[in-house]
Amino acid sequence: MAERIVILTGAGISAESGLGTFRDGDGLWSRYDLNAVATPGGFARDPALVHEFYNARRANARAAAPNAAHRALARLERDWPGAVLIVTQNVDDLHERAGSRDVLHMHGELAQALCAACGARWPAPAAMAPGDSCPACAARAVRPDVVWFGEYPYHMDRIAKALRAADLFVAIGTSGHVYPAAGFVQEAAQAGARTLELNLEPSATASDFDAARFGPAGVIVPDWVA
Ligand code: BV8
Repeated sequence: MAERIVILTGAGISAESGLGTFRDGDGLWSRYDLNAVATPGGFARDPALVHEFYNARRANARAAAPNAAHRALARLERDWPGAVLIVTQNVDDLHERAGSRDVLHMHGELAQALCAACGARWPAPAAMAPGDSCPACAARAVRPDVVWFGEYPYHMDRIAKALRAADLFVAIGTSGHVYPAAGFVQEAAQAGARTLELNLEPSATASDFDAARFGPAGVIVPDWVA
């Protein structure tokens, strides 16, 4: 196994845990207008709708359990201490609940609330609403701690550094449509890493990868880790 592995995960790794993906047939973006629920403008226009969207996903995530793919990645990290970094686009906590420790949520976390006025973060309540006030500054400026379209993803400096140092870059369960995450494979390849795609089907960036295995993550990820 390589010494330094960066693993990018997307909604597909949580699909077998029962959490919806975004762009598959009945995905979230077929049922919700992305601009209404995953942009700052949408939140400004209708905060109640956005809180309803994330409250439902927070409840689903809390009721879901990690699947064999999450557990296999936790095993890989345990067997190769210090060698594995998971960069996830997912806002659920299934990697952590499977036992992974080094996880960067570049699009934020459902389990966190954020104050848009003072930047305070705290564990999100089960249901958030527009009238909620910040426990630190009392401003009624509470929002889900997720990165919306047009907002800058979290942990970008650490991710860029890890991509430059990686021997192996693996993308699991992502369609390769959302940037800057979809560009990570090229950054890693340019720095000399080997690249592998593990997905249900070829992603939009499939041609950027050296190798690929296709199938449900719950099957192909444990096979790859074994
Ligand atoms: C930004 C919120 C400035 C949280 C989300 C070029 C460069 C930079 C930016 C852009 C650019 N072009 C356009 C942009 C702007 C935009 C963008 O990418 N737009 C797209 C639509 C074209 N990007 C942004 O605005 C980002 N910010 O750019 O800031 C900047 C510029 C440069 C450098 C740094 C910063 C912010 C993007 C974050 C938006 N927030 N969500 C939430 O609600 O969850 S995005 C949303 O899509 C989720 O976070 C999700 O994780 C993400 C990616 O989707 P996927 O995870 O890939 O899920 P999807 O359904 O698409 O695919 C699932 C895959 O799994 C499929 O391939 C399927 O086959 C597979 N699958 C299904 N079942 C299984 C499976 N695989 C295995 N097993 C299974 N069982």
